[in-house]
Amino acid sequence: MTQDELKTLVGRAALDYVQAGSIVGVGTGSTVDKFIDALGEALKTDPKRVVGAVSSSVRSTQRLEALGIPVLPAETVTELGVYIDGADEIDHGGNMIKGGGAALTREKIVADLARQFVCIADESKLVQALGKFPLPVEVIPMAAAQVIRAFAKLGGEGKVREGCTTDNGNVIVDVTGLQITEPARFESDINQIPGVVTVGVFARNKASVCLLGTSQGVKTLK
Ligand code: ABF
Repeated sequence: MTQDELKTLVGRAALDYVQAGSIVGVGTGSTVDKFIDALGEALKTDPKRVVGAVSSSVRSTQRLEALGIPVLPAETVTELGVYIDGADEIDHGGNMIKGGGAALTREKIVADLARQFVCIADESKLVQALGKFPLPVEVIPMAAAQVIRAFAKLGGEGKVREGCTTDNGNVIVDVTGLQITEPARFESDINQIPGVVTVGVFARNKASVCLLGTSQGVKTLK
């Protein structure tokens, strides 16, 4: 199966975790796009399959609204049953690297609202240890050079992502050369660097379930 077919498989499988008539938390990326497509198909036969969504990006908001799904501001919701999102890397403990789509800040915010975080990914995203994928970090523009210097002290090489401004008006610094052996501690440490808005390590609030698309079907990692 192609990667696109695997993404479709897990996008559809994620529907099983969405309670009928609920407000669903929606992440960002091409795999999440497949989930949104599946939601759209479900709504054709069951208009109340969901009553709304809280979105993590302009990209996902546009796709949801195009299907007629009301998108609610995060500040109007106190809790969600489930948050569905992709990842750039996920390890066997559910820790993730996210942010390849530059939506990591709002993804972390919406994920924080949800009781359950369901990660949907094709099998290429499953890794033994995080860090091969360049680590995205959302940074206040004035602090970019300082943050790059701070990562250099940790053995990382940071580069500002060309032509990218996040939905929040910030820049993304992508960092290579890191060994992330303790994801939760690393996430907390990087959060302390002045100018860092969000680091693309999702370990303090990691996926409770990962639906992995494989050529043998969907594997559920808990
Ligand atoms: C999103 O999922 C981003 O954080 C991450 O970069 C992306 C993975 O994208 P894709 O599903 O297109 O591989 O949550």
